[in-house]
Amino acid sequence: MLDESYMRLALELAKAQRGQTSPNPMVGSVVVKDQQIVGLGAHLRAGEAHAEVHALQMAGDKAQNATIYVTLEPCSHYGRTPPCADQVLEAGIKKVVVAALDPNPLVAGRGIEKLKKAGLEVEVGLLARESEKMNEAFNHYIVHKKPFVTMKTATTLDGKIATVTGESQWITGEEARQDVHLLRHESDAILVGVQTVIKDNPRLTTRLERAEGRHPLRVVLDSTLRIPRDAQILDTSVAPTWICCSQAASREDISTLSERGVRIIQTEDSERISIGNVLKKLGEEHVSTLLVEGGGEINASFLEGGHVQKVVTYIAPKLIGGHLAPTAFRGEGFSSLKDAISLKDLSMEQLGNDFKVTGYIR
Ligand code: AOF
Ligand code: ZN
Repeated sequence: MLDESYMRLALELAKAQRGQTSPNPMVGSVVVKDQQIVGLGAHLRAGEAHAEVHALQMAGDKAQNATIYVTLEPCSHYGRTPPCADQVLEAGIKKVVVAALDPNPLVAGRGIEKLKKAGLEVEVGLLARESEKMNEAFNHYIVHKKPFVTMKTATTLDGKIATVTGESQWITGEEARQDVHLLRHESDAILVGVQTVIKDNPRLTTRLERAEGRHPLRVVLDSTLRIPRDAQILDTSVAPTWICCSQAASREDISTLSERGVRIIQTEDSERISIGNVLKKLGEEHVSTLLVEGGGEINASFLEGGHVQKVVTYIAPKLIGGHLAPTAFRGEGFSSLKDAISLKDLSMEQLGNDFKVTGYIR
């Protein structure tokens, strides 16, 4: 029982860093000697010390024969920092309690092995699910080298994302919209199609009421670079903007937009950009989490291609109808119910008058 409460504390320390460790995972650690906490630590940001290092430093000599609790397997590799497993050994720790294994192919069990070989008592699996859930994005990114994709939509009860005339501001209420800003704050990048830029002229920045938010990198899919030149998103003084185009874009458009401070990413596709190519490029640029806030066509490209991991849908208690009023998932659609995309691990919460439904693609 005590074990669990120390691990919970380590998880809390880790979670407090949500939104600032990318592309690294959130990790927390607690050092306990004779039932007293002698060290605490969390990984604050990529490139800086790992959680165990902070906790061991605080513990100092008291780490001798102590127990260390870590939410993620101590690393065994030289990355931006030296291996934590070595530092745990050097500090004279007697027992190591780990929540989850590190799926990073450079670690993947080797940290645990190293500690066991050196004769330490090692326990793995305490609150593993909590730790895995906390790092769901990292766990995907580090294995696939592509960002973990969350598709966010806001719909009416009849599944519409806008009225027949294209009006969409606002379908959901204030609480739900604040929650979206929290999603943005936690994402490395946010993606829309050029159609959304033309229709809504969004800024796609983070506007949190209670705290300072982090602006994600903004990515626009625009095969032929037809983005309106007065679009708000082209103002890169607030946050960077990348536009993905295909070989169908003209050299002239590429250079005029580049001159305005926008980064142009040209894929090898001849006409339409393939989502797989975009994700590969973003992964290479260390984008580990991507929030897709596209319209129905962008959503369809992502869903039909199997590129979405998580779906967040805000549902407003409104009915607007209309044959031509757009829905959240357009494209060709599936003609048979057996092909429908089904979600697992569902959860639901009420935000003001709206509901937020979260699920994962099977
Ligand atoms: C730990 N404790 O607190 C973290 C770990 O480039 P580096 O040196 O920061 O290494 C990054 C990798 O280390 C990351 O991909 C993940 O496998 C692991 N993160 N490990 O023991 C920590 N943040
Ligand atoms: Zn480490």
